[in-house]
Amino acid sequence: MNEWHERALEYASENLSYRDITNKIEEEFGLTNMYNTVRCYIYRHKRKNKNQIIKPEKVKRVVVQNQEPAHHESKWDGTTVLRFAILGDTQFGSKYAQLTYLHDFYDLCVKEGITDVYHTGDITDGLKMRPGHEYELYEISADEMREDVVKHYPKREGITTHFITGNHDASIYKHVGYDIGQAISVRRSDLKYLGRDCATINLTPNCTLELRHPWDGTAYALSYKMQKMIEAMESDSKPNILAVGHYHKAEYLFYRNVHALQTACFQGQTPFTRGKGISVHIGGWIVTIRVDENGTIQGFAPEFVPFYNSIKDDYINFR
Ligand SMILES: [Mn+2]
Repeated sequence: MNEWHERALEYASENLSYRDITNKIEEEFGLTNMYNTVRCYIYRHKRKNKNQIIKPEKVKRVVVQNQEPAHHESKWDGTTVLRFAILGDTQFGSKYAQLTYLHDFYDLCVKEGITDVYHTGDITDGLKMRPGHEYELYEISADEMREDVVKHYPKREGITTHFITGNHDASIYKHVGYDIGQAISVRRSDLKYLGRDCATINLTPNCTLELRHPWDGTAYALSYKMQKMIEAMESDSKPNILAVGHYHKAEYLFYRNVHALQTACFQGQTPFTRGKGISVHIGGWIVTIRVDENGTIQGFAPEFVPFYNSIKDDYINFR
């Protein structure tokens, strides 16, 4: 059974149309022209099982996905202006990673006096994401990827990077049970690991920052996923600031009193995104917030720092 077979049956059990199922499968597994293959597979499966779709066990694929956020406290000294940087999807190990721009961004952070950078996951490109993924990598084992991050992730005096891991990082965990986030932070004291998929940080007693790395496919409209995500939040557990990686897009949205950012990425177009017609935004954010004496946000100023043209084979500059 291929990995997508199981997922296709799962969607079929939700009574989705063949077209919808195909779209989802193509998006999640990076496949194309699957309509007939998917339809035939489900049809045959239905016939074999006398029109009864048996729901496959879901345990396998939710094993590391979107856990409860881990909570972290950050010391607030009562200052009313807070500045920090947010970025994500650095995809170390990928031939399309934009390490030069990542270093440029950290240089800017130094110049701007930033001490804390928050990373929304996919610090590495992971392993075996889909058939052929290995050809997009310059490092092909978990240990090599860890060493690469330890060696080449920007290290700047006075800057701490707080990071979660994403679906690409988790592919390593899924395949070999190796938590690369943990392994990286052991070797680099300036890279603080906050957990898998999501984490919340109290920047002040009344200002929470939530870092999230969703696992689903991208949407046709830039703001769609963010709106849906914020709509799904219960009013008493919404963060004040939400930073979302994974989609490789830059966006600021203020919705239901949540200051939400999509964190863009430091990876150029890959054969996967190009084939799917997905655009990517390269860059990071510098955020300035004004809070009152209780730490409640009074003003939110996101500044996006874009990098326009991706550098071809930039990984070679770091060999
Ligand atoms: Mn990613």
